[in-house]
Amino acid sequence: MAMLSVLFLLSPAFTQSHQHSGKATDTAQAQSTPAPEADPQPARDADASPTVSYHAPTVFTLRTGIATGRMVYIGVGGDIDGQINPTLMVHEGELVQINLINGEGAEHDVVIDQYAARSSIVVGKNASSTFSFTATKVGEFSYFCSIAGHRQAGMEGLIQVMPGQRAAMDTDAADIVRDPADLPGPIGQRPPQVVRVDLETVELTGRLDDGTTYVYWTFDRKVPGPFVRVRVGDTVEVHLKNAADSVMMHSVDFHAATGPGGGADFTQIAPGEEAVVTFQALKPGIYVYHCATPSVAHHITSGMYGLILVEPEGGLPQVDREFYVMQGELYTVEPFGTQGEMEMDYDKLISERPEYFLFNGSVGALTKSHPLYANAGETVRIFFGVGGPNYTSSFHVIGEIFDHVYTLGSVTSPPVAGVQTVTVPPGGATIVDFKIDRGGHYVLVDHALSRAERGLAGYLIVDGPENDDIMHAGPAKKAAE
Ligand SMILES: [Cu+2]
Repeated sequence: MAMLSVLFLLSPAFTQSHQHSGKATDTAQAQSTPAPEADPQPARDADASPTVSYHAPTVFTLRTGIATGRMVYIGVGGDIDGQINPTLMVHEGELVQINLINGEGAEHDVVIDQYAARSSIVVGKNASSTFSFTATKVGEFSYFCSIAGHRQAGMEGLIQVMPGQRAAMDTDAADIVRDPADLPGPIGQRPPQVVRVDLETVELTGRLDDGTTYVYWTFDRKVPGPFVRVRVGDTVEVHLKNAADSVMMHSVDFHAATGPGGGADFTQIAPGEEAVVTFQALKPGIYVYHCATPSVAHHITSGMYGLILVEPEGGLPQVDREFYVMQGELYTVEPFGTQGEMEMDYDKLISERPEYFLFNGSVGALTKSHPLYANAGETVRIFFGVGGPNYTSSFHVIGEIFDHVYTLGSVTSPPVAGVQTVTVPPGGATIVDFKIDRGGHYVLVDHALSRAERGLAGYLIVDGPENDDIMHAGPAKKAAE
């Protein structure tokens, strides 16, 4: 497992906040006098070169404002343009520059505790400030306004520092990875109702690995498809639309449904068509859904699977964080690791000889681009399913023990306590809960570990004290006499 451990040799956190460039200093000095009315937007493009190196800063601009009655930060320019309290995504080792513009006149600042980094206070509309720091510490951290009451009033967002350097992105290939934190929150207590679920089947060229692409077939452009969350007794009205530019017919089979094909008999649709099927969520549990258009294995391997949770009355026990991870295999003509556009190999598919094993659709999906983040002391839940189409997973988190496992995806049987590895078959799912006692890095694997060499690994990055009582290098400490 040298491959996995090498990535975790992090340098000591560099926590000094400092002014970076002449431009940054000028802007910071402008904080005492309002910036000119004309164009408060910094010359972002001049600073940020397209290829990110250690020295070219990754620049974000935040403007303070009011949205839906709350005080917020609003992203300016780039990927975060117009977003409320945008999540700032950076890579380990990058120099990060944050520009703050006062959008409405009250006093504000931006603080990131974990880096001891902060802007000066911007006073007066259009005043601005700039600060920078090096993102040496991997994890998910809050940025917020330290003026009394402002954080509580809504001025808070997240910065995600991902391990490893930023890879050269393929310009034409889409990111098809479903962020494991992308799932709806608990339903809890409410009466049964009609829940409308909209799904679109989309075929698109996606990024499989650095320099490698694959034509994925998806629900809603991501692998896995959206996490659907209902409660027992709900009526689920599924609107399935097949994108006009698709080549194939598609459909959907919900394992949470009772009836012909799990709905697939009513949803076989050609490109540009739409179908509706309605089913009762009769039994609580965590269930797979997938495309069921022949050859079904071909549609599933290409990415057409997802999970639906049917909550029991009152919901599941509360946890601090929930995640959504699914495993699948790809059968390509080209061997694992080849650059370029991969082609599906039907012979390998039907003889079950995959080249790739993947969490959430691509190599490095949960290590490089979308790791799981948590804090020490938190309880974590992973909804884990296998799309397959063929391989059973021996799901394990290196360095952790599952406190509770909802075996075979049953939420009406008591969970099993104290489990190292859980077997999840294709077309099956489970729920695992565990409390993270110690900060550090944990690794999601299928413990059939040869598959880690074909793309199957994910990181759970836990911020917090590395509690020596639980584990430390060297011999046991002597008990006090
Ligand atoms: Cu399909």
